[in-house]
Amino acid sequence: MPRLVVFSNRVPLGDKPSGGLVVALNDTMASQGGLWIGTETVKERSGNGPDALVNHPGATFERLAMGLTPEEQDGYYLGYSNSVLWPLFHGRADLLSVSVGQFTTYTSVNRRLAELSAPHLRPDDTIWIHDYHLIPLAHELRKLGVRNPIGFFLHIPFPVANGIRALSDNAEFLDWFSAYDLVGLQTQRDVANFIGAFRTLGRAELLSDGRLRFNNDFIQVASFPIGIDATGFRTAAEQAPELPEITTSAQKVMIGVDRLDYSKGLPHRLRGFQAFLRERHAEADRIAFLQIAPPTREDVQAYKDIRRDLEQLSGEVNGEFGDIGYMPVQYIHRSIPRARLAGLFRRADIALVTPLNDGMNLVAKEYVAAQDEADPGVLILSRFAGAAEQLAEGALLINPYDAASIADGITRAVTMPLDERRTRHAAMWSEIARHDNDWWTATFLQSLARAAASRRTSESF
Ligand code: GDG
Repeated sequence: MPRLVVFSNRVPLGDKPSGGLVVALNDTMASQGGLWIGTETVKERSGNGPDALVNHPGATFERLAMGLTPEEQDGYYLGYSNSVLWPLFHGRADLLSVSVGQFTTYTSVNRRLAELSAPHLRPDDTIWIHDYHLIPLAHELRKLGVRNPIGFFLHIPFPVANGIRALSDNAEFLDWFSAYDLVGLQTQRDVANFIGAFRTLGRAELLSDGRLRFNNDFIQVASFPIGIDATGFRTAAEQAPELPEITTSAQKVMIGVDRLDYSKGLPHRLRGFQAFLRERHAEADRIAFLQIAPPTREDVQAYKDIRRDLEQLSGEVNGEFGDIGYMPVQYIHRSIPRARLAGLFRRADIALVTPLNDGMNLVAKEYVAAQDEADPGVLILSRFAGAAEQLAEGALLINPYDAASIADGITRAVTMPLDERRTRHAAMWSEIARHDNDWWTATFLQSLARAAASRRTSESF
């Protein structure tokens, strides 16, 4: 089997990953082995100098990291990746914060990563590049003569054509994708956006075999919904350590777990809960909402703003409905260990997963996997989470922009009879168990091998 070489912005070095990409790829690499290359921040470039990748032994796969200077971290990571591409891809052009030099740093970091990595590649490696930080990487590797199969997977939504128009350098942006043998996206929605954007902005032509003809090249694009280690997570939930009392026995527990990111719709979620409490005041103390929201990208202004909004709102809801011995919202702004998280999911009667826009959302899948199938909880899910394409049969789909829709979802969840909960859970579990993380990896890599082989054949004519 060819060796798998994965690239992503970050290589997991700690033991508490709380970002979807690292969680998912960690499972893949632990089972497949291979080489994982990424970046890490350094105060100053280490003794190795700018010309070396630093080896991090101690995992079942090989890990190499390129050091980023504070300026590179600013321009490439906080800047172009997370203040331009992230908001745009999530449909939030209003949050765009463009500064001079970001784009240049973004491309130069990608170029340097390609230059440092190329000597570590072997001719039979399969290369799999992940996410919006590294879109130009294949283009840079190709310039250095790398001819291996290279696939790309985007973990976040692909924007509509107008989103890309808000990028000042959009011509180059489309070109970057033609260096890949295969572009993988999370959902059909994203594939439709991708094709639409290339047709509108790049005059691409959609061929009958599904490929796009773009300039003199072909782009193969398809959806590969990311999965979780379903049985592993279920076992972790069953064996989770003892939990402290969250509530009194009369209460139901509702849980939310999200990086504190504006795409996750946390203030809208609290407004929805508030609307529920206002409507059903008499039973208000029967439900406790536990929101775990670990910090993320705290140096970006939009993230400081969302934190302030959320803290203000939870105070407001607790002030309105709290009582001695009852706090409706328990908000925790810290990352908690994964085993404990699994146990909390299992304990919770309802999960509230209400992003305004989300590539997939692994929390929705983890919650389902963690349930006791004899007495499962209810998943309330935003129609804008990628996971909604797979879980529509079992989840209660809501509109996160509408507080009444969220409140209605909570009411239905609280009153749902056991047999309906079981039927809905069974439909979701069978989808999640079948399309798990191993399925995702295998399907993507098989498609990549096929796409690369057919590209070589057409090139040789
Ligand atoms: C991106 C896309 C896509 C969260 N808090 C804690 C914690 N987590 C874990 C969750 C889950 C992961 O982090 C978050 O994954 P999501 O998928 O929900 O969201 P993003 O981080 O935005 O991920 C997303 C994903 O990539 C994969 O393609 O689904 O759409 O945005 O696994 O459980 N883990 C621990 N403590 C926490 O406090 N241990």
